[in-house]
Amino acid sequence: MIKPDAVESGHIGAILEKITAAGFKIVAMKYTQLSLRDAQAFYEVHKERPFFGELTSFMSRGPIVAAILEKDNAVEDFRALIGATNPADAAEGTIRKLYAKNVGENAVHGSDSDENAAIEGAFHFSGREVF
Ligand code: FUP
Repeated sequence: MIKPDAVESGHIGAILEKITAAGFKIVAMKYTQLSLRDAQAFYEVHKERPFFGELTSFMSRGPIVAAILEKDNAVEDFRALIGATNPADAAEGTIRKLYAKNVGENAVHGSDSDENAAIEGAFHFSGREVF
């Protein structure tokens, strides 16, 4: 996902350019907005964390871009491309270093495993929307 902060700041195009330039194929993509309930369901693993309320209200405050990306070693390579969760710790040139505001509003989300990528892809897309 390209998160609401990066959409609001006008960075959709630049972020997609970095993603495709890094060799990812976009197999599904949509411009959409999560409801608060959607965001609570998506981030359910974090529901006991102190930042859950802030995270879910942020993620539902405006539109996002959701996408499914395909590449060999996609999970690891995408996490390298986006950088550390906190942009203050993210490597130079990473998407979060370039575009994230802080640990909460950090521009992009990437799945942390192939298993979660399948779950998160199915959260956003039906089979007819994946190419
Ligand atoms: P990541 O996998 O890098 O997206 O990071 P996490 O799964 O650990 O966290 C998911 C989201 O929770 C982050 F993108 C932003 C939010 N978060 C905070 O707001 N504060 C924190 O201390 C950690 C995470």
